[in-house]
Amino acid sequence: MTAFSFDEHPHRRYNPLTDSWVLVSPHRTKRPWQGQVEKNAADNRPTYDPTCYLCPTNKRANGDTNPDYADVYAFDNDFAALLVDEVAHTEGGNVSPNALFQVKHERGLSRVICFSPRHDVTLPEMTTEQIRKVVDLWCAEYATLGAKDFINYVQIFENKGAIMGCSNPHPHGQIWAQASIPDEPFKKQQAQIRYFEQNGRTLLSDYLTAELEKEERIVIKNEHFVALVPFWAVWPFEAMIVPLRAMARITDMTDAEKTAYANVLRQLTIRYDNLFETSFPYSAGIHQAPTDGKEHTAWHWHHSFYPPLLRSATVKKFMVGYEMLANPQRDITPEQAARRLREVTGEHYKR
Ligand code: H2U
Repeated sequence: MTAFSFDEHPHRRYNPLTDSWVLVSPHRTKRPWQGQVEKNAADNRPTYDPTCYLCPTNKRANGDTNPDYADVYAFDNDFAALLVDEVAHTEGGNVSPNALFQVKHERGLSRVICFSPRHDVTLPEMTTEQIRKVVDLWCAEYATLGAKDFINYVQIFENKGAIMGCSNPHPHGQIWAQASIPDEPFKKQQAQIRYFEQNGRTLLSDYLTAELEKEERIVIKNEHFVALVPFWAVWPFEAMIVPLRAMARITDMTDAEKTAYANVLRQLTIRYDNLFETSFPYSAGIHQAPTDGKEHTAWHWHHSFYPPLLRSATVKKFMVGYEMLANPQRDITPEQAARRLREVTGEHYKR
């Protein structure tokens, strides 16, 4: 019998953060592709677009006018998915007591975060100092939203690129803050609590120690942060930015850590853009401790990136068939993906 090889043989990998599995089929990378090819989005935007609802001084859909902001700007989403209004409901928040038709009213609010007044840039084309302002705004929003008594969880995220459903190329992200803890962070919370209770250290501290020893999945690192392709990555070039120091929330960062985080964000997204010389699309977001007033020592916050591109600027990975019905599957291994991201230059291709 042939000996097992990570690069040749189909295998399953376990994600200890979400208690789930991914099927890895490395032998399949040779398969020809005659399926859908996405259009490479045009990338020649002006610095200011008079029709953009996020550019400074422009009117938004609800009639409000954006200020002439100089760096970052946050406002309440005019089409918010969550509303602050209180609604009368039964004890425990259940609107319907029927176990098979459960309904819970959800209070919350949604914010839009502009990363830059310039219409023509994205995070990798901004300086570390400029990205640091985004980091500071995320921290301020997390603190302000989290301080509200009806907000127990704050989800910071970014959809980048039309392929990810992003409605406007102006650099921006969103924040949805709500009363409940949504499923993904809740799963991660349960796993981290279990691990911390058994080991007295955060799951990601031990994971980072092992990854830094092996090095094969590390993309970049600096004094305070590591960006790596996780062992259990589902998307072809999925990555995770993790602080070396175990911290429950982004507001726990020191000044130096905030700058180091901005720096690693810049470096990772530059490598993403350089991979296929395109503005690399993704959905990314920060998973961190709930804002329910508890300490959450088991939480180790991190920033996850889920990019859909697979083999070029125009061929993406589809999460269909087996992925929808069984569990996620990938062809290129996380180690191969990390190596490719390491090998591209750290200087943005447009420079
Ligand atoms: P996305 O590109 O990720 O969809 O985020 C843009 C958000 O901006 C989206 O949620 C909001 C949309 O509701 N928006 C406004 O708040 N005001 C506007 O004038 C247009 C879009």
